[in-house]
Amino acid sequence: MGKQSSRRSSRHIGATVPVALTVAGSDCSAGAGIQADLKTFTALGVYGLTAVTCLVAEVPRKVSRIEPVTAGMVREQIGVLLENFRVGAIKTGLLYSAEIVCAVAKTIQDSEKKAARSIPFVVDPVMIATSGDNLLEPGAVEAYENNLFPLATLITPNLDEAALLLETVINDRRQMESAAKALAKRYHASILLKGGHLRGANAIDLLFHHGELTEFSAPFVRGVETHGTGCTYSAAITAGLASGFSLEQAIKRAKKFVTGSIKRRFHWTSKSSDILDALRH
Ligand code: PXL
Repeated sequence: MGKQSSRRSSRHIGATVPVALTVAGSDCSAGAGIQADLKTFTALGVYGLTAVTCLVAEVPRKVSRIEPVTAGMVREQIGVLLENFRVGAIKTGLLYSAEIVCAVAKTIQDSEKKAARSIPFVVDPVMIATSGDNLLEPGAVEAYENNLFPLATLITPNLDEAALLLETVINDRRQMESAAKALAKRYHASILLKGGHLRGANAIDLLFHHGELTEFSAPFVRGVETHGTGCTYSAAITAGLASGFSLEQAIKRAKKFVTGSIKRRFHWTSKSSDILDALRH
């Protein structure tokens, strides 16, 4: 292994800094999507690569329009990156259509086979924006279940996404535990179920990993309208995995990072003069 791996790594770009790849949509308001992922990677000392899946014209409370990139172009971006960089971890965000979900799954699978190694893979099953707007085409959920989840190291649904996948309701901590276990069993992957939407005193997330349940908790930051926290969280976990942290360590660090980001938040209003005011403070 030693000889072969040193030969392989010498062909790759970026040997000194951990490298992570995000496969996600572009949020032009830059709070979510690839923009959030790149900022997070950079803040955590990781060189970020991007494969863009779609363009979203939006501001935090409203998605105006979504246009996909062709599946062929998504495949090409991922393929060329995995061939030329030593990528330490991959995450997916918004994938938009069944066709793109399948293209992403196939390209990652083919690249891993070619390189004879598997790369830690975080799937953030982005389905609905915080604004309530639907972000996925019909049929895409089934493609996730059949093609992408089987490749995942970790899947990070929020309560709405988990409820949709399990066709159930999740209203309390006990139901969260059952849901995390049911998803792990169904998809043969580790599950981080994000409970932020329960709105108790603490924002509690549950990891079900190798048959064990671990809780990650942080004081709930009240009175904040957020946008892109899910993307930032999964990107921070991916950065941790690319840097060699264990899954539990990566999540612990990521949770701290997201809570800190919410505390130091950018105050959004829809009037440009208010935005400039916020930037001055
Ligand atoms: O927060 C979910 C999300 C993810 N990715 C992109 C988005 C959004 C929310 O609007 O635009 C590109």
